[in-house]
Amino acid sequence: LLETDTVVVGLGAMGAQTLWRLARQGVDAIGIERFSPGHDRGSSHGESRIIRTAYLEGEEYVPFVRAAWRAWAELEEASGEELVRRTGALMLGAPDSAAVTGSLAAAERHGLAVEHLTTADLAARFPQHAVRPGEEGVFEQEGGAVLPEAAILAAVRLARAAGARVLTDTAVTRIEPDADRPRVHLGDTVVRARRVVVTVGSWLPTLLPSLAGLGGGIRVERRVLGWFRLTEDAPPHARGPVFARDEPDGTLWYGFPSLDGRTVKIGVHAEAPGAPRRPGAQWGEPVDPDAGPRAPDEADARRLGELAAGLRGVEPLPERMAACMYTMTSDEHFVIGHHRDLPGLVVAGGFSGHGYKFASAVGSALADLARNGSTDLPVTMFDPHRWDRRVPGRP
Ligand code: PYC
Repeated sequence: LLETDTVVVGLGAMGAQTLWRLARQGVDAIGIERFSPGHDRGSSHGESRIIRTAYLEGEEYVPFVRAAWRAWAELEEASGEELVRRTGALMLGAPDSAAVTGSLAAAERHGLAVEHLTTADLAARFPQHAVRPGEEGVFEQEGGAVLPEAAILAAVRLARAAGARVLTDTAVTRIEPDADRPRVHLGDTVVRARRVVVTVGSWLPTLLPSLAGLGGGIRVERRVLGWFRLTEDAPPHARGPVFARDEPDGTLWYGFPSLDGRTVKIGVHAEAPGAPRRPGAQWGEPVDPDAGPRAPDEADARRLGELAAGLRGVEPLPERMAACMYTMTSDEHFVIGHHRDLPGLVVAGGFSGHGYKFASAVGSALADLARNGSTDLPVTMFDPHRWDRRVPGRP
């Protein structure tokens, strides 16, 4: 039997940041990771994640993104590492696309500095994008790429240095809620704590089955990323912004400037809603997290290649690919907080493919919730009980 103040189960994007925040506040904490921190078997690998501020998924996110920027800067300062590449962010799409209208609405509501660009502006300023007639863009300087594996490793290293204990290659078999002393089972070993923070990504429905049906169900899905080599005559991809592109058929894909000087990475966030499944369109494919997502194949390469044709100066097929998991909620907003069926636990999950950028602030919020039961960070919109209050037939 091990005893501690707080256990953090899962040291991926969110858990690593939580453990660091707890340890640096002097809390006796144990972090438990099923593999090794920075691994590629969950949702926190792939070398880069977009951070942007004029948040097209909802202007309500803007204060939380700002908190995340501040918290990333604190991690950079504490670690002495550059963990965010400040490249700017460019959202592209038709004038009525969510990418354009959502970003503009968030910017207007929060007074953010963005530039609304015409097709001609885009062609002149961002020649790496083969824009189609009528396509517009919203550019903001306050955007960039977070380096996910590096950020996890930095947080775990700092957490250890501040006194946290870290158990790696250790699978949690069961979590027993209890308002007083919840327990985490590691096979025959039990860890008892005052609080348990659960940040297990795609293992959330397996490890806490009472949450599997939350809001109509949490779905674990496969996504594929591809790295495309730059051609000799490529326009200056290395200096470009991170981007997301809303296609007329509803496909939303995204990518990064070349962070290694050789390749650009792209991925699909969402396939066209309701579109007939096309070969290679495996993105919503359900995944058992223990088995992991199917390895990328030729159909994936072809589908990514179709999208990469929207970029100038890249090879037609990826030189390498990786598969990862999204954990989707029914409204595609996160779950952060306490749940009445799980006393003694603080839960974060269902990041629905757009959570990594917030990991620094999620870590702060979870550390607050574990220590004090509340946080000043703006996480009430992620309340696990929000669906209980909704009127049927209304969003
Ligand atoms: O959050 O910006 C984002 C994003 C793009 C693709 C997946 N997530």
